[in-house]
Amino acid sequence: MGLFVTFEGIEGSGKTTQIGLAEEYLDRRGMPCLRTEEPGGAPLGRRLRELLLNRAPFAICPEAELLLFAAARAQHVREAILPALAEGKVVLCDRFADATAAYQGYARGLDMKTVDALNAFAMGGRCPDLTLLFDLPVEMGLARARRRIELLADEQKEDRFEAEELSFHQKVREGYLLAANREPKRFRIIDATGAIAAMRETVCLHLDRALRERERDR
Ligand code: Z5A
Repeated sequence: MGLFVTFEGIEGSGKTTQIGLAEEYLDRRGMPCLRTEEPGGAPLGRRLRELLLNRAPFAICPEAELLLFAAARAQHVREAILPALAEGKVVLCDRFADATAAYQGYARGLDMKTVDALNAFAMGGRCPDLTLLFDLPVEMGLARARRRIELLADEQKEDRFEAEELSFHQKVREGYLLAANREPKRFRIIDATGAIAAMRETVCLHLDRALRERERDR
């Protein structure tokens, strides 16, 4: 049956750092887990990631962007996520369908019914059991992300979204918070302004609780 946990948040919110710590925590507890990411996580997604995240000398309109994220997800779910869940693993996924709703739906302004329908189609009926939303002011997240990007070589930068206006990232944050309000049972909002160690404690508490609930429901 497995447990499907997604990590979401604006850029620089610390979700990638926390997913690594969560993976270590589960490993130490002897829990089989799959750490994965979107876009990526399967060969098709890794190719699409290059197109979607690097600044490119061609245009990608919002509609095409939505379809490319959906295509990457459809393959990722069927090739990696569903098989891992069927093996009883804990799947830790860095971004998933909520990112599409926040970025392409809420921030780019695409029709939300279309976004929801495509998300449902790509997900093949499997929603996350738990979504950890790392929330912090946009200025703080972007400053962290920029510091990280500056240390990378040009070909590793993946900064097409980072180049968007501050107001775009503000909308992404609002979109995430609205989604969390709509589905309070699935989402847990984590204050991402805190120290890495304090955030890790909170993440582990939420994971422990979700694992206990999974055992109880078996
Ligand atoms: N996207 C989309 O539009 N639609 C979709 O459907 C999907 C994605 C799936 C790539 O995402 C882009 O794809 C994303 C949305 C879009 N673009 N944006 N924006 P990604 O997840 O691969 O990339 P990212 O969001 O840009 O990740 P990031 O910048 O690496 O941020 P992060 O993972 O949240 O943070 P981090 O890497 O853990 O930390 C960033 C830096 O801050 C790093 O130097 C850390 O050491 C530091 N850090 C971390 N935690 C702390 C704390 N607590 N205090 C101080 N410093 C910290």
